[in-house]
Amino acid sequence: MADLVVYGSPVSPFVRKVQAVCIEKGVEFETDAVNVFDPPDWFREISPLKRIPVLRDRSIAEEGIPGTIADSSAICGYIERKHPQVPLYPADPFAYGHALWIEEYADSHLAATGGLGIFRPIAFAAMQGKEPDLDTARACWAEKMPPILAYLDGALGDGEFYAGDALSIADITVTTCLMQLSLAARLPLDAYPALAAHLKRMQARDSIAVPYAKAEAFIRRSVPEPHDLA
Ligand SMILES: N[C@@H](CCC(=O)N[C@@H](CS)C(=O)NCC(=O)O)C(=O)O
Repeated sequence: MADLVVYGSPVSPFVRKVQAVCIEKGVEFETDAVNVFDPPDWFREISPLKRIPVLRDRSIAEEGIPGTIADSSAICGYIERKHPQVPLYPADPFAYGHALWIEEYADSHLAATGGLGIFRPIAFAAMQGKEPDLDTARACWAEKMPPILAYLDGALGDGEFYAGDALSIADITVTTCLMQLSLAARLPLDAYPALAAHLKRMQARDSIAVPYAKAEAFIRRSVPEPHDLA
């Protein structure tokens, strides 16, 4: 039995972020499915904001609030300290701060804008048997996403990674949040070549591809193929 249990679903980009960190580090973990929209009482107790993911470290405590951490950023920081091998946070102080900033930008701004504007209007509608709201998704893609994508493209510059010269939490978070949108829609990134190349490199990693394949298998039941937003 693994010490680490991730409560949630790979359909969440924040759950996939935690899974990616574990996979990159070679840390054993289990994922326990929780329907966050109708969670059991025990989950409400450990997730005060009623959100996924929540991590349990069974080596700390096997039930109740002790041994649990809510919020993907807190969880990934914990896993980094507990399993420092394959570091995913730069050692250099400025690169470390920059990695945290890019993680936050993706977790909050990219995820909220694309989640509310593209993923939800398409995927949530389809899961409820409704027509996807493509007008909302197209307006978001045309008006709200360009500055975000341009920022993420520019932040890479000529570099392979967002912070320092190695994979970090920043690369993982940008990718899981961006790929959330590709569950619902095609994302032509021709105007953002550095970001497009980064995404392609990241998609080749098991840490990104394996959890995403599970999310995709679930979503394709209601959204058979990604929509065109052009
Ligand atoms: N800042 C949180 C965000 C988590 C989050 O928003 N999770 C979504 C799923 S993608 C959720 O649980 N939503 C349920 C709700 O808001 O009711 C993190 O990084 O873990």
